Amino acid sequence: MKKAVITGVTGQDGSYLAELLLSEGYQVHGIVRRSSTENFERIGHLTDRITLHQADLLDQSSLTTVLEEVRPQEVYNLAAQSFVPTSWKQPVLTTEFTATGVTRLLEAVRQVDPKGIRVYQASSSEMFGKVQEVPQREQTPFYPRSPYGVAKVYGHWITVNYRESYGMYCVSGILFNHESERRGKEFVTRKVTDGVAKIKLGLARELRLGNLDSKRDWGFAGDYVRAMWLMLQQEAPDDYVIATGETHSVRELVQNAFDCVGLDWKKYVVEDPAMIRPAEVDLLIGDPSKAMKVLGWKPQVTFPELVRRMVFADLQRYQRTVPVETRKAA
Ligand code: NAP
Ligand code: G4F
Repeated sequence: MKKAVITGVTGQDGSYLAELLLSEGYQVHGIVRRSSTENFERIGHLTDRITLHQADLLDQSSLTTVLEEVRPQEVYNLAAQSFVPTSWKQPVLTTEFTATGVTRLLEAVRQVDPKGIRVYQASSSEMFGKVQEVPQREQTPFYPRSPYGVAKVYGHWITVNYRESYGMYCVSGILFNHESERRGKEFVTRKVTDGVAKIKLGLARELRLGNLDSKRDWGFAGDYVRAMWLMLQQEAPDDYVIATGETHSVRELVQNAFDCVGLDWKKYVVEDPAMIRPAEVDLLIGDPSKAMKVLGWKPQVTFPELVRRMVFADLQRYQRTVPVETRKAA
């Protein structure tokens, strides 16, 4: 039975990846950081089938200890401070988690079993930032626009460097935005679908957003974790862009989401200048042709399906949890 360790198992991607690996017959180990309350909302349904270990990307020896105990064949590094606006508020911490944390994990792998453990690093389309080419592919130069993007560029290159320096099987997946009903509510897709559900049920009157003009290549997280797994099953390690090849503006996202419940978005959305970022990534659109050709990977869920699925998941959640008397349908 293959063994895998996932850092960031409590996050959106960690939960989908744990499900996928279990379905592929793996013994799954997740790394969780210590907190005063448990944060297992996304993995509650899995806790009897996965083993959790306390460790932290800030603490080198905790990582080495987990790898020595588990002796996995695969390590997926999904842990990060992943919210772009927070990276301007906490730039040093973001660097520690998202950049230096990658070196700590790679060092732990190098010390424990450099030839036997394969490593996946969660790189990001944020590295393309002020894009130098459209669409973005593996060879497109990076131009990050936030402390988060800069930290991810470091994580990307240190992963390539350990591959080239030590002959380790380390890969970086350059993943474009991927979403789901498990997405954190601070990210724009979930903020919109949650907002639409609340407005529809009379629990909110408006939805305050920032830049409606920026464009993203949005896919479904469940499709993207399969690409992570496929990258570690190849004969040779390599880096891949994972994207749908389509781009949509935040405005289109908003319109699609309000259309799902038959409401006119213009009546509810307020553009709030306070939410404009110090430096914006205006346009992301990926070219996934290498992943399609080499990995045989293809996204299954389309943009309208993704938005619909998220809107209805949020509606159902409020319908389940908020008493009818409290709601005043829009
Ligand atoms: P997420 O939902 O924000 O999850 C992040 C995970 O990292 C959480 O489990 C979090 O634990 C953990 N974590 C944070 N700091 C840690 C530390 N110091 N030690 C141990 N664990 C720590 O992110 P996601 O959307 O699943 O994304 C997964 C990875 O892919 C991230 O690296 C992200 O930057 C990258 N990425 C995401 C996208 C996307 O569109 N989703 C695209 C490209 C790349 P807590 O639960 O304790 O906070
Ligand atoms: O949903 P977002 O916060 O995602 P962003 O910044 O693209 O980053 C996400 O995707 C990256 C991959 O490219 C990941 F690496 C990263 O970890 C994260 O998962 O914002 C998307 C766009 C931005 O242009 C933002 O300015 O939506 C715009 N936006 C407009 N109003 C908003 C809002 N974003 C948020 N979060 N909240 C708003 O109210």
